[in-house]
Amino acid sequence: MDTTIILNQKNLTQITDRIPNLDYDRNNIKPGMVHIGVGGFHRSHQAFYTHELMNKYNAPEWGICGVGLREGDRKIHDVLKKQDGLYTLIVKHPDGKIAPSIIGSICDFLLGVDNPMLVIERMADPATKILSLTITEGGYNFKPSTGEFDFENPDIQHDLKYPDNPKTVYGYLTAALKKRREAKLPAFTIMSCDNIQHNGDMARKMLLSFAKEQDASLAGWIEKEVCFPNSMVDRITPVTTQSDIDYLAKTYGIKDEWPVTCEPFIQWVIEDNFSDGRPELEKVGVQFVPDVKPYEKMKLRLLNAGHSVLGLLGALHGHKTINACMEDKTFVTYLRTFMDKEATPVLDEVKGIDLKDYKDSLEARFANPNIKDSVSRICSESSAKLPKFLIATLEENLTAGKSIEFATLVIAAWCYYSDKQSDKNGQPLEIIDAMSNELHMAAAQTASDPLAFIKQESLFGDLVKNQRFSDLYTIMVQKIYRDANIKKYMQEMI
Ligand code: CS2
Repeated sequence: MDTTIILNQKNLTQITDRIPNLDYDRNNIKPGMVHIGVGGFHRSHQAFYTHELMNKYNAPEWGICGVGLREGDRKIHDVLKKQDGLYTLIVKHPDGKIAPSIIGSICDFLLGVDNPMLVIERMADPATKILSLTITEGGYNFKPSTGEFDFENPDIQHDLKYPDNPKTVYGYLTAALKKRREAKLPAFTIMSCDNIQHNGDMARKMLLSFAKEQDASLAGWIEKEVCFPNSMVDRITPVTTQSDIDYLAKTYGIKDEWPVTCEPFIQWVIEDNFSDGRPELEKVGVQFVPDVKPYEKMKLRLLNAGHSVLGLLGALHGHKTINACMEDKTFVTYLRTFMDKEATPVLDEVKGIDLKDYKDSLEARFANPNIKDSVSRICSESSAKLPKFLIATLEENLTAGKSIEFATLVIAAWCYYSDKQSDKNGQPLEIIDAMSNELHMAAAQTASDPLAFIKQESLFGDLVKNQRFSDLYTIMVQKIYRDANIKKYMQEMI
């Protein structure tokens, strides 16, 4: 392309000739939703669905105001501000087809670290009907082993002391809800879009724990007035790379500083439980159901756990991406056997879904050669993910006297990874995890105490006391420490 066009509102008409574009007037959009955590997933999922609704139906009152609470959110804030909230979503199909489009549903962006009051006022504005969250599994501030709110977090202590100058999501939510209550406005819905089982119930429990400590009467109001729908969200969204940015510039002549790439598959199943109205997302394929729990469990225990199985074992073997794992027969068989033998037996029946078809479709999605989802993304924050995705399955199988070996090998591999921080060939592997120090320190004691890693109570509770698990774990961890040839041990099991 001879000329490069910078992606922004002013240039939209010119861009239309190059990339499929919006069919609605962005000047009329009002932010009916405030979203905390504008990462790639929010932009490939909720913001995409909302954009589709705006494009095909008239829904200007459901624009999204993005919010970042931390300094780390400054980059996305700055990029989206420069681009007037616009970005490119690049859908990568398994057959090589690449379909970019411009997404326009994000109409504003506020950064809490710069001006907390502005964020609180926006949340408390009568136009805001929904407060949505993708704050990651680790962002809910619960202790993994007990599920209770972690009051020891210094930022939480800060927010209890300084309610008008909060740092955490809970400080912001209570400050905004307090304003709404005083102004006699209806409460907004708190819509969690994170990969946590019963994500709405979890958000509710955590917020109420915090609010009770801060202002008991406000907590009572929240309990009565705020709805917290549970939901299952799904779309594989790898980390954006420089080559995605270059691709847009080279092929389409569009300068977008932070596009998002994703797979074609998308799903959102959510409970129809809203405090102050909702967008008619069913028109664009979102499923509203009375009880989302069986869907959540199926997705977390098959897709997310399946990812962790491939990610941790793959990293140790030296595979760089999830699709590289799926090109390796041993990994494919191991994954399927884990899903069939350990994950499926503890799932509930999901109406209208054939689990065999679901697992087949997961294999096809993981194998998409164009997605190139890095194992490092999957392994990141394992301490927040594995208790929900994998250890929960292991515990249920222990209680039922069923197979635990496929999950146990993954935990032993996680220990080796955390200790050595390298793969079987000595290539470095980084631990990207809020608990990286703790993980490393516990794992590093394995040589003298093989059970050291699983003694971490905040992750494993008292699982170490279970003889069957700790015996099996000891055998597996010792094997991996003798010779990190993980594929050999996987082959022995399948
Ligand atoms: C992944 C998820 O973070 C992970 O480990 O399993 O991000 C996964 O790609 C999404 O939940 C897909 O919907």
